[in-house]
Amino acid sequence: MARLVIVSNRVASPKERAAKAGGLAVALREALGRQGGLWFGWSGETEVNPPTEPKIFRSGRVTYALQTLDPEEQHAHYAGYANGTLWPLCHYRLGALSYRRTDWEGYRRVNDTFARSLMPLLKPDDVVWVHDYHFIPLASALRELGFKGLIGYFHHIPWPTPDVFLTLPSHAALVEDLSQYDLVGLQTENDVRALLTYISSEARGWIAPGGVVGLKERRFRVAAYPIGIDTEAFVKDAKAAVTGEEMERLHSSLAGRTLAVGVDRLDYSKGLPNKFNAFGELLKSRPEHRSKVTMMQVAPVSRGEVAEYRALRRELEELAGAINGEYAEFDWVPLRYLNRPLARPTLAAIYRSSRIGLVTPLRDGMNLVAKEYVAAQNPKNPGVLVLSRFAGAANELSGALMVNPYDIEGMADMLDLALAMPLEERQERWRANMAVVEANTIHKWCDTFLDDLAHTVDRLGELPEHSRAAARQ
Ligand code: ADQ
Repeated sequence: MARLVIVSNRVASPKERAAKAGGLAVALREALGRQGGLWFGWSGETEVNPPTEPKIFRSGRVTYALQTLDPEEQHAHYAGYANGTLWPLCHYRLGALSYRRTDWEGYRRVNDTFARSLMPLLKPDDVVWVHDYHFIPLASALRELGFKGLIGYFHHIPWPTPDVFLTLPSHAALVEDLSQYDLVGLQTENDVRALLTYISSEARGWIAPGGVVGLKERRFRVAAYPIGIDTEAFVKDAKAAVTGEEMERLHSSLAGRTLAVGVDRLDYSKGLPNKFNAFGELLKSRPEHRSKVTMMQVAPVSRGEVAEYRALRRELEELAGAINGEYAEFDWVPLRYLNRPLARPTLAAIYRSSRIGLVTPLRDGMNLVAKEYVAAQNPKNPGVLVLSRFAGAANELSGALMVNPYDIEGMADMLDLALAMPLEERQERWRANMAVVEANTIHKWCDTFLDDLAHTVDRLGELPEHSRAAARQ
């Protein structure tokens, strides 16, 4: 079996226990552990004139290789092009998009640096799996250095429609970079359609059945791989939480009130102001819920170095203050707003205690919180998932109450409906959602992608001989 090499910006430390590491980190670590492998990424450190070789250490069957970056380069790569340009672009936030050539050049230089650092560690038959928008040019850079093996790419965030994608000055170069992969995985069929439409209508590529793409002399595949969660672990944690001390504390603090929960990184794609406003609207237009429903929003701060994120934090503090100032009673605070991460068992306990899971992104590749909320429910008395139609998860979780996060009054209506929903309907909707969450776990996602990557060249092999030769170039 070929060795697996995973590349991601942040590498989950082997010391991070499963309860703290995300489901993705756990699944990737498992895949690496199964066949032995290498996990490569940024060390999280910057240094002027950094060493050209990564720090290497081993844990079990996994080797970790972490590259340190120059601070200016790292800034152009991470805060600049990745999170100042690509993130807003892929989330349809053109107003928040900034584009500077220096960032684009820094982004590519950092990818060259990563490729030069990784290349000496690669064996010819390694299978390389690259994660996310920080690394789109990595395959090009590795090919330049002579790597001919299989390289797959998974894009965790949405792929924008051609009209939106065309606003990116470097759109053509970025898609040429993508073509250096053998398999490009996206979250949903919508994302696949968006990328393939761009390729056929703007880049003069051709599309064959099965998502096989021809672009210039390259052949590669584009397909949807909707990501899942570690369902079993969530169910286990949620069941264990029932008798836990944290559950007790939560319940006594609620004093019999109904809980609605939101859990998101503090990010402008997550529709947090819209969610707060919808809750405010519910309390305003339906006074019968005052003093009866508490909303908890857990939103750990992320990307504090990017200006938009600091502005969002201030906006949310103001909104939360305004809602609490307007409606709080001496013994009831309507909105509990926390800016810190919580351990998975605590999250599971909160999800399970919440009558409503409120997930309202303006755009989201998938949104794992929606799936975690479903997995954590008590089948005998499940809560209701209220889900934005603009989350990738909306394609799968048909049992959710779908909302448009731009429609604040519409969301308040749905909250009202969820609060009044009879047990039978809640169970029916939950069963439909849970069937999906159980069938499509993170482990299955991982295996399916890697299996398809291993067989990509066979698929390309269904093409005429001359295309096959090109695909191997
Ligand atoms: P994110 O934008 O980070 O991921 P999401 O899919 O919701 O969004 O994943 C967040 C993860 O962080 C969840 O597992 C959640 O439990 C955890 N988390 C959030 N807040 C937390 C808190 N306060 N404490 C502890 N854990 C917390 C990107 C894309 C998504 C895509 C994922 C995976 O933006 O669309 O679903 O990658 O591909």
